[in-house]
Amino acid sequence: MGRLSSFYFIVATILLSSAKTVMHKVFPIPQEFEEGEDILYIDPCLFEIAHNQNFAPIDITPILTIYKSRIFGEKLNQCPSPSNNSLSPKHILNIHISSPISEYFPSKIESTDESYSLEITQDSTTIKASQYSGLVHALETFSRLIEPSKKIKNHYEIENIPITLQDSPRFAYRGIMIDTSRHFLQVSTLMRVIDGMVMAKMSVLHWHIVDDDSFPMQSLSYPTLTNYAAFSSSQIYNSTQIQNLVKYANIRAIRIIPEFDNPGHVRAIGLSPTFLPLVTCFNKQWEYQMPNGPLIYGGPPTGALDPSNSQTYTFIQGIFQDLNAYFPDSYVHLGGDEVLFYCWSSVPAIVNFMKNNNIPSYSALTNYYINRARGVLTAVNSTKTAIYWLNEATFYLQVKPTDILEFWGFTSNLTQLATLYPNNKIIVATGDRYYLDCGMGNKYGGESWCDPFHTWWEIYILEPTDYLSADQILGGEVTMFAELVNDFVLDWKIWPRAAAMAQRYWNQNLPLNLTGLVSSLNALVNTMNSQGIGAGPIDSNFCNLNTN
Ligand code: CP6
Repeated sequence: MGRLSSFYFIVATILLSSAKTVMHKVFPIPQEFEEGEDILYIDPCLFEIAHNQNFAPIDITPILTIYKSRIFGEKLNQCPSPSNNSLSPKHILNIHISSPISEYFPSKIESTDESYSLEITQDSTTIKASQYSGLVHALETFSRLIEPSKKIKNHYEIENIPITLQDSPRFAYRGIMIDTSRHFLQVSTLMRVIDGMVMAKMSVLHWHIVDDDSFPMQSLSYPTLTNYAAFSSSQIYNSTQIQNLVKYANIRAIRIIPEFDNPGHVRAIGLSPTFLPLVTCFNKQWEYQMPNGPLIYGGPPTGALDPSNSQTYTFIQGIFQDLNAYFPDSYVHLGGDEVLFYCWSSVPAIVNFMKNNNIPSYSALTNYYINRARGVLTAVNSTKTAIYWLNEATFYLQVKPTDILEFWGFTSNLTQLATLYPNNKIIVATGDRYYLDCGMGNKYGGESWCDPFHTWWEIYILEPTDYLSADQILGGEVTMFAELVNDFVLDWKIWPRAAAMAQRYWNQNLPLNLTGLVSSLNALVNTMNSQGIGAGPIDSNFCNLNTN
């Protein structure tokens, strides 16, 4: 071989070996991995799972069943019994949990240890994890590496073994907010969101369950509220459905954090004659003339709770009790966004109340309300951690150092947020990047990001540590406000963009190059589509052509 051709030989070998990785099948891409050159064939009828711990009171059977059926599907029902005439030996998946698990997650998100390791050899597969979520992530990764065999009928295969990998997320909170007030979403749709989140290794479903437009949560404290405040009698989440959904999520290592947005965004409560007196600026109309402003169609102001009325606080106590009964998670989102001051100032009782109590401004009144509402929450359950929305218009909000701030303002203002609230953990949910819909775009002064090509890439390239120190970042969340969203379009608006954020908050650096990122995100979309999730394509199909 001449010098030149040996040069090309080396280059070709490097290109081929880097293209040979199987990790482009896994998204987010694992932190560290090594691969070999062998192929492992698995007969689903000779695949067994063994584990070293007693998991009580947690039952790991459901998650093992979920993954067995996701990997092998119908094949498992076709096994002869006993099955001893196979070509391949038994393959055992060993699960090692370092200490007994008694819960799906620790109560603090930061204490969640999602790390896991996976070792796949010709003889067996070993998963090591210390908490439940690590086990789920390991099963997810395993399920993405194993595929129907191209060579041996009724078998499965894993390429590039032996494989060893070590994986853990960079930030604990990787969330999606869904809004079931602007449009009712079927429980099956919410389950599909959760299914997608497991694949993208996300950790929190933030359920913006009620808002101005409707109140679809069946209240235990006020059983007749939904008679007025839900869109219809069939568009209500009842107690059983909510508790089942929480369980469905927890089994998949996902927390559900409920939100009761208050004191603003509560118009629907005013649809009930009993509670109408608590809601100021109650407006049933689709259009509203802003004071000295435009005629707005289908937008705010549509109602805020009256902070001067003591019955308001009795009322919210009932709602907090409902949330406490339905959602065991130690976090609760208390909203706090978009309180319209001209709404409060139009009510004489509120103006008098401020005078009598030396409350000098409407921002001070907001703080008065938030503080008093917090007392109500503490009385209901003192162990809950509160999360509040914040943007540059509400930098007056006084919160406790333990409160978590979810920032929905402009990315460029994150640094100012950090200066004003140095002690609070922050969830990055910036409107110019992570707001998944475009309903409030150009028309209301938004930027031109709000266009159909506001793609996964614009979400992926936002690096939170360009604005915040890593220790102040709890994580990131994409928000799916649902003014223009129903069961039919939800999947496509969320996926694959939410997963692009998940990758960023999972990994510090890209272990594969850009082609690897594109190819692994593509693989995720394909996996989602194969499981009935309507994820959209990541780009024109030229990506597929280039990477296969
Ligand atoms: N609904 C509620 C919304 C929004 C917020 N809260 C919202 C509005 C505009 C943008 C992003 C979000 N639709 N309850 C603010 C968090 Cl750009």
